[in-house]
Formats: sequence, C-alpha cells, structure tokens
Amino acid sequence: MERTFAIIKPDAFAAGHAGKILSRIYEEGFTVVGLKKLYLSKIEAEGFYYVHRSRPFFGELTEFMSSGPCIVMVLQAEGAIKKWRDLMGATNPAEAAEGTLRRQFGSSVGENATHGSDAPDTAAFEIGYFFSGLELL
Ligand code: FUP
Repeated sequence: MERTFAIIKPDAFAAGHAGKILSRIYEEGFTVVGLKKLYLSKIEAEGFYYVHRSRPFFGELTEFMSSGPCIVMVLQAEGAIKKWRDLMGATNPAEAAEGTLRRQFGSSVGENATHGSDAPDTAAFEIGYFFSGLELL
C-alpha cells in the first residue's frame, strides 16, 4: 500500500465542493489516513511550495494557497500517488480529462481545486510537512 498527500485547495473549499471531492475519494477506493482543515499563512504556503520558489508564478500561487481554508489529507491505496493524480487530472482544468476533479471543480491553472504529490520523495516530504505520525494512526 502506498500513501500520497492531497489538498482540497481554497477555491474548492470556499465553493463548497469538499464534500463532493471526498465522496469521489471514497468511491475510488482510497483510505483516508489523515485529514484536517487548515488556513495556511503565506510563510507556510511558501515552505510547502519551496521547490517552486524560482518560478514566475510562486507569488501568485502562495497568495492563493493562503487566501482561505483548505483541507489537507493523506490518502492510501495501491499505487496511491498515480491513482490520485489520475483522478485529479491535468494541472490546467481546461486540459484535464472529462470526469477528473480538476475538470469538474477547477477554474484555472492556478485555481485548480486539488493538489497531489508527484513522486514518492515529494509525498514523504509533503506528508511530513503537515502531519505527525500520531495523526496517521
Ligand atoms: P501539479 O503537480 O499538477 O499540481 O502542477 P505543478 O507542480 O506544475 O504546479 C504546482 C501548482 O502551481 C499548480 F497546481 C498550480 C500552480 N501553477 C500556476 O499557478 N501556474 C503555472 O503556470 C503552473 C503551475
């Protein structure tokens, strides 16, 4: 079993889509190992997206991620990292396949409803950034 890290981003949370996204997560067979609502500060968002610090969209991205509450989760399944990225769809909702979460709930490349780790090392960093071992029992 593999674990991945996921976020229901501020746009989707504010729009009231968290319940529908969680329903899809359960329907697709993930186990929700950890879950909490957070309202990230700018500094916390910058730490999370540190790998993107030199990208032109870093300021906009971290402003958005600290613009309202979000839900952070640890999801477990066979091949959870790829399975969750497949369910999310492409970064740009306009390019995301029909039936994916970003297609259904995203509105732009920046405000794209969900986040998911892209590899085992990033999943380990991202899970550890938000959750202690005790919160994942
Ligand atoms: P993804 O792994 O699909 O979340 O996409 P990336 O790691 O490439 O980008 C991380 C986040 O940066 C995206 F979710 C949204 C944001 N982003 C922008 O705001 N503008 C861009 O041009 C690219 C990414």
